[in-house]
Amino acid sequence: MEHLAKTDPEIFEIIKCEEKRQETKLELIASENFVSPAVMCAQASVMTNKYAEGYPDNRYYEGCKHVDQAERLAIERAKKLYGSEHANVQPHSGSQANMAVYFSVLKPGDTIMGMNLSHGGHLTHGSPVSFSGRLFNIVFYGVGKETETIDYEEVRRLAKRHKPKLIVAGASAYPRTIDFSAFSEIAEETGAKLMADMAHIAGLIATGLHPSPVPKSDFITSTTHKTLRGPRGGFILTKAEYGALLDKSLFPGIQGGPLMHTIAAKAVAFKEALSPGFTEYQKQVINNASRLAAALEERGFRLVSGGTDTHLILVDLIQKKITGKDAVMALEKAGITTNKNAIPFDPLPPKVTSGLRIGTPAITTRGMKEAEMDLIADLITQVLDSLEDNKNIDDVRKKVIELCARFPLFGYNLES
Ligand code: DSN
Repeated sequence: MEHLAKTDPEIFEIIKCEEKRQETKLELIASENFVSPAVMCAQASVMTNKYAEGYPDNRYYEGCKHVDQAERLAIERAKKLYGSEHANVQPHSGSQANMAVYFSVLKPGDTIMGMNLSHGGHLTHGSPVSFSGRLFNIVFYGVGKETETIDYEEVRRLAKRHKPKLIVAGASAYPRTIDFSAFSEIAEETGAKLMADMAHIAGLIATGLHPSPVPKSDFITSTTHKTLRGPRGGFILTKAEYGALLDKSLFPGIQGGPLMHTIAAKAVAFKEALSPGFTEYQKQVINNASRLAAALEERGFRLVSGGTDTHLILVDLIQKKITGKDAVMALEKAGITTNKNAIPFDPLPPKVTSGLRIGTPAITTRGMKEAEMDLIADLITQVLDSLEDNKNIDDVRKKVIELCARFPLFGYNLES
């Protein structure tokens, strides 16, 4: 960083400010995490200089001996971590991982069944504003109004009626265990292929704390940077029989040169995920989410589906008579970073929403445990009970700084 400080002080200063933001605020965005110094080191390495279109031992450029070694290690570690027959570690993102699967087995106009974004799904599972909704015919399933959990009988009925070529199982704002076996049975009964998008829960699945979709899905897509705690990127697992088709769909189908520095960092993250300490970390992520959920309920908040089985909590703010938008803005001022989120059957539009999504992966990486979850529930309540009281928000901000100082990330001087 010293070199950057001299050559580009503007960017250096911006990076330092971001470092301080991460150090001094409570990161409760469910899809974020803090990577290890080893992951950062690989990501910031000379691997970024290399063009390597193609796959190990089959590249369009010379000089790929070492990037081949890194990519092979990433592939082998991903396969071992999830017990998969084939892995592709090149997707730049989760969206591109999903696109590669769609393009490998579907033609434009084919029918996909995915979870409604407003019930916890993802843009790339068929939203009309995403390529997925523009290129394919989409049938949405969602959660039941009473249970607020996936209605598998409804999924079955819809699949029988619409005969999708592909069913997508996975979500970005769903706090409960996903029954991948039920999805697999429905796909088999209706002749659909099954794609599981495990991006949010990849770390839980890697450690056996959430049932794995791997044995029963045709394709499994993921990001590497959420609960899995790797660099920002994606990967895909599949059965050996689809390997060549999938690889071709990603490159040259939709991507060019792979990001070899990120692939090296993915290899490091997969190794970390194979270590026993990672299981302890994931257990604490779940314990923290469960404790935070209970503490919020005790303080009068209604949680969608009544709680959580995972790293994620979806708070319904309707009874509190506040919007998701107002809630996140006040929390952010107090140093608590979250995102507004639609709740199932939300009466408000997506830019306002009635929900607040919270997750524990990042604060757990900092070392926080159950006692801190009670304190965080107090801080959230203090802000949301008096949204417009700036003195109150300043008071919470001070408490957040004190809490963060007890769990240092980068050893930043919090007073400066
Ligand atoms: N943006 C991610 C999330 O926050 O869940 C999904 O891609």
